[in-house]
Amino acid sequence: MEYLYRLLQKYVIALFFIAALAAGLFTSCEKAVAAKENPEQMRIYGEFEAELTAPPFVPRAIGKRAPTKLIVNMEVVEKEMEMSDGVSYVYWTFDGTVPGSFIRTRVGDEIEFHLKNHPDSKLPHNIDLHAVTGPGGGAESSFVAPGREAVFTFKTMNPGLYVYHCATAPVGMHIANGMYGLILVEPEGGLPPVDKEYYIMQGDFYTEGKNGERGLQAFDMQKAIDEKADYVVFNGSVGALTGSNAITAEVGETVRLFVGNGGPNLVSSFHVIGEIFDKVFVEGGSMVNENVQTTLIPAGGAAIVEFKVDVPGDLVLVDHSIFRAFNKGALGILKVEGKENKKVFGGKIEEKAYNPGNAVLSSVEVADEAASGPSPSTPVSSSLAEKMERGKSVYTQNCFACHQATGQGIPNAFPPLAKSDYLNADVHRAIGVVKYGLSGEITVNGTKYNSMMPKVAISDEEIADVMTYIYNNWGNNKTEVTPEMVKKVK
Ligand code: HEC
Ligand SMILES: [Cu+2]
Repeated sequence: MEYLYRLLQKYVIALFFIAALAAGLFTSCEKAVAAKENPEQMRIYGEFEAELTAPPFVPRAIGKRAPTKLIVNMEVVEKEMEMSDGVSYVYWTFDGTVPGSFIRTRVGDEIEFHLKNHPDSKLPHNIDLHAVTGPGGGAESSFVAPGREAVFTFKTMNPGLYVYHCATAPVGMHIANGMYGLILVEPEGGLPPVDKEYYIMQGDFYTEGKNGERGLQAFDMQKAIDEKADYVVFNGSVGALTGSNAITAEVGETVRLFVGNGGPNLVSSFHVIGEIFDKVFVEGGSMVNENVQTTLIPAGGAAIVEFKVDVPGDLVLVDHSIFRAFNKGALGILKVEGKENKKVFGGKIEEKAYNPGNAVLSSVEVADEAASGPSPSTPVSSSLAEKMERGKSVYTQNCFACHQATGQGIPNAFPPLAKSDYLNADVHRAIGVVKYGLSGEITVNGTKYNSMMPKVAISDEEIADVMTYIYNNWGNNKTEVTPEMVKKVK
């Protein structure tokens, strides 16, 4: 009897145990499901210091890592840096760069944010992260005087690409001076892997002197209020993404750009000349649009764009409000190297004169070197007047668009041919420029040009004619250029 009783007791205990186990299992299962939906419920595992990077680079991808406690250490630094050639500006920065360091997190992370303000700063600052769910995006909690450190915490609740910025009064001025950056909150499981990732942020600047005026330039509050930007740039300055600062990729790679807009005023019509975005995470959120030419990035907003690069060449990143790109600085280069793919892009296969009047047409195959021989329509020698006549028409068809009708050129873009010291100093060098094209820095009449003149596809006779025309016009030294001289220039 007692034995039976004991057995029953054991049985009941075991039953209880199993029930408890099942219940526990059930609730933890439920919790995991709930956590997927609700980052607030996500457990965090361990802690470490966030890797932060200066633009145009981004930290390592999150991949499959679990939510963690992430320590972010950021320092506000006020410092003078170059805005453009010969132009400097006192920027206010997060971590000494514009935009500030890139922060990479995942949904469910608990962020412990340490905002330090360098002792040499003149002003207090703070940070409003658009990724924060809470008052001011953390602005009040992070307000910090020079030589102090403020610490606050928050949980990343929504995946996406978010802007952060200073929100200390006058807010517009702090942003206008460069106080913004991006924080990425990756979704569960991370973003799909790609070959190259870069960090780009547009901003507009307001200086007392106008665009290009040299020296240290002060912030101009009235221009900022009137929204009359002197500079509109990517990554804080003119040329931050061109020349040796260009970003790079190889043919066949997939490129992901994290693009933000700090403003303070202007929205960006972000476009890459020579590419189509395969994917755009619209406004940095979860909606993906495909096959997009230009995406609008609001001030205080962001977008993720992705595309595969199929052919080599320089892709040009611009704000397609195009005067901003070519006159105010909103221009960057993505240099793509690798094998040509003529199926995707055939390139120029021919160029010929187009003359709807009764003039004789001459055809020049670009790839055909034999084209430099005398063309049957032009006599080898002729009077100066005839040369001038023909030279003028060659000029109008081939040079006019850049060097302009009276050879005056265009400031900052195309050098003058009128009274050009470069031209008049050395005829053989000048012939070489027209025959082979020119790139790199040259000085014409005291002004530097660092651009590219394409090789113009015209015959040696036509080069002789157009050079004679230029030399005998617009205050130049009246050299007569012969086809023989052109032939000799190698
Ligand atoms: C697409 C624009 C473009 C076209 C078309 C063009 N050029 Fe140029 N040219 C330039 C640029 C840009 C430079 C300066 C290159 C540099 O900075 O390295 C230049 C430089 C020159 C120079 C030397 C600098 C100077 O000002 O004396 C000469 C000479 C010249 N070009 C002649 C011509 C002639 C002749 C033609 C027509 C047959 C022509 N160019 C067509 C853009 C152009
Ligand atoms: Cu500030």
